[in-house]
Amino acid sequence: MRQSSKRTLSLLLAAGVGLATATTWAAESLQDVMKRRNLSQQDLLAAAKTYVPTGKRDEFVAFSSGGQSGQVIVYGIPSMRILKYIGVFTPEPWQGYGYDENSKAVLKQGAIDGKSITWGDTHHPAISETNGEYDGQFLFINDKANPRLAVIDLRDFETKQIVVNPVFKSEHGGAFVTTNSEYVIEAAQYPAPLESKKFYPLEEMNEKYRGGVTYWKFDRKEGRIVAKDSFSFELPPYWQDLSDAGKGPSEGWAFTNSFCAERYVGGIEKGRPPYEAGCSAKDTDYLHVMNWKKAAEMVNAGKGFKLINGHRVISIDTAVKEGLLYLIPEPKSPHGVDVTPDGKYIVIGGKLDTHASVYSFEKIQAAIKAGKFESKDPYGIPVIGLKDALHVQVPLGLGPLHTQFDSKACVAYTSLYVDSQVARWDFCEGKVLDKISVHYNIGHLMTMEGDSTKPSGKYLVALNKLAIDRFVPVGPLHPQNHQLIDISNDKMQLLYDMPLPLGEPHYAVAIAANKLKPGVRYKLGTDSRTDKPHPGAVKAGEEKTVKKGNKVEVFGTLIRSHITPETIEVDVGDDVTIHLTNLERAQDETHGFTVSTYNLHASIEPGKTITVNFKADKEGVYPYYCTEFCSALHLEMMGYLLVKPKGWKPTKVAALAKGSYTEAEYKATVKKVADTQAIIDSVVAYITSVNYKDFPDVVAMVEDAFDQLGKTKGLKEKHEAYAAKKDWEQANLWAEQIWQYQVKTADLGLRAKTYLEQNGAKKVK
Ligand code: RUQ
Ligand code: CUA
Repeated sequence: MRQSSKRTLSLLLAAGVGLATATTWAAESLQDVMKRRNLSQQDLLAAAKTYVPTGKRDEFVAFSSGGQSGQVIVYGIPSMRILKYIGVFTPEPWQGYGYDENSKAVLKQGAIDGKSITWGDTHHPAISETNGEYDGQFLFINDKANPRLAVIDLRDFETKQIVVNPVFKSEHGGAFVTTNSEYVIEAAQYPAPLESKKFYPLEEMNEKYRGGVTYWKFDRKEGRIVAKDSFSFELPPYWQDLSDAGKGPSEGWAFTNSFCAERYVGGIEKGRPPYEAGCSAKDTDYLHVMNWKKAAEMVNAGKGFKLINGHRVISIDTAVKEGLLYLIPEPKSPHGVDVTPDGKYIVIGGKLDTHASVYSFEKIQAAIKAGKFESKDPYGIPVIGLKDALHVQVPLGLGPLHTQFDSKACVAYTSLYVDSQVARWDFCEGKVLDKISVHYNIGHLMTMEGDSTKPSGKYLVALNKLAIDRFVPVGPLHPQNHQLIDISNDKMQLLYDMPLPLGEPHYAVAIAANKLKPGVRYKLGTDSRTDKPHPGAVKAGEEKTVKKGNKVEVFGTLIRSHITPETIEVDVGDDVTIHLTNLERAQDETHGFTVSTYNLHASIEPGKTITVNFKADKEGVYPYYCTEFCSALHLEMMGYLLVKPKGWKPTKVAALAKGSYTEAEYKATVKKVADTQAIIDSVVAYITSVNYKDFPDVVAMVEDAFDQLGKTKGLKEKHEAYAAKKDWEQANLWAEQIWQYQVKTADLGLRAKTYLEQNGAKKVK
């Protein structure tokens, strides 16, 4: 601020203080607010670190699992403002997910054994990587309950694909990506027979039950997983847990921890000690070390696998023979496995241990090369001695689970579930640096880009399992508590509690916001779920309704503020398909669509085409309308579905309800039209006087504006012809329709003008 303006400001402030005694409306000072709201200096500091002023944006974007909601929650950091829920395994009405045919097709891919499954238990999201760095193109997430994996395209934040694991009955260790997202890793959780619908008694656990890890091949160009190019490792019936892919020196390898290596079978109702006792009885479980690159080369050469349920599976024997699989003991009931950013170490937490164990990839490789194994497991897999693989074991506290990394070398953060703390520690030197309490019982934690090769530090989010007393009570089911922690200084500082009321998030990942490049509109006529041109798309003026037998197909469009067609007439029992294209190009001009009582809904963003289908199985009158408040005349954006009874015939031509209009009203409308045109002309003059073509958003708005104006063509002649016949009703209504188009044109034009003024448009000659 320049000196003079500073002086002006202080003068104004002084004047304000002077007035304070005279009026009760004087501005409060910071001190006043602190006192009134009982805030400390520390609170103020935290507020300043998290507050994102209006119009400003967050530095990072977090993608959190939505737990039992089967969705993904997107929020900004440091503001912790929720930006979006993405429907993934569960129908999500706002986005029409599961209520229009195009998205239903995605959910249908997730059907198992012919049964549709409309919920999921999402655990671990993963952002696609290029050279081990987040590239912001895709997001993957798993469903623990029904072993499935979903692909979300970050160009539009929509779920594009769901794949069902062909050999597992549950899974936990997904989604984790290899350094160039060649594969998405998904590990089983509870052992079961690999063949589908196969029964074996629990007594045959050791022989017939298996675990495993699937490597789903990802085709980045298509943005889809390719099932036929994917493969799995068959693994012993240990309970495989989480996974992580190697990077840098450990690239080509992957790690999956496990628990219940006891292969214990409970049965409390039969007098056997329960699972929790039997599964934690022994001192160690196993870390699985897999050479996925060599395995991929082998199966892609057509060797070393058998087909189970049509899916390529590498047997334990083959994996051992080919040197693809090794085990290393892990401390009691491990959880979490995280490869350090440099790819040199692998960190394991132990739920019932106080240590984090850091394994050295170099030592693991040396043991493998030297053929130095301490034993074989009951399935013949070579076991590397713990001592031969261990870099360091660090006592961190009670219940260490997951680990994330800092931008500073060697610095890691581990969640301590039992202690309700986060430990900051040095994994190179093996010492604890700092601890902070969280509320309460933390599961995962997340640093910014914290599991990539280039973590950015700055913030950490604690994903706590319990909230207990943190929020205003809302009944016995509490919201989840995500706590934001500043990690940029020597002492960690707790900044913010965010309640998350949508399922229990497990893991989350956060990426620098500027790496995300989502689009604002689709190419006109796109099916967003396939990324292909939608066969039902039409352009303005091409709308039509086709009836063949009992099939009615409507090819319609949406643009402020009408749906074309405005009447759909069908006979009861007809199969009705409605395709709708949003003709808008302007940003944020979404229209919604529903038909009364037919349980369907669609969200149609600019350029998108959707299809809804239903059987008109009940006669009657059903309004349909746009469900997004898109324009001043949004409420008028409607139409009627008329379902006619069998054999219904019109008895007389029913006259539509008429308003009566006078010549004076017609003249007034004509004047209104002329006045509005003058405004439009002045806006157009401004826009074309500056370099608006340098602003793609403005170009789109201008195109839309002229599109609207173009629709007035021929209407002037029309209302004048009616006026000549003194039909003031028709004359007035058609003149009014011109004005409707003008209003939308002006609305867009004014928005474009504001945008240009705010974004420094320059005069052109
Ligand atoms: S889990 S609290 Cu990742 Cu599903 Cu660890
Ligand atoms: Cu379109 Cu409301």
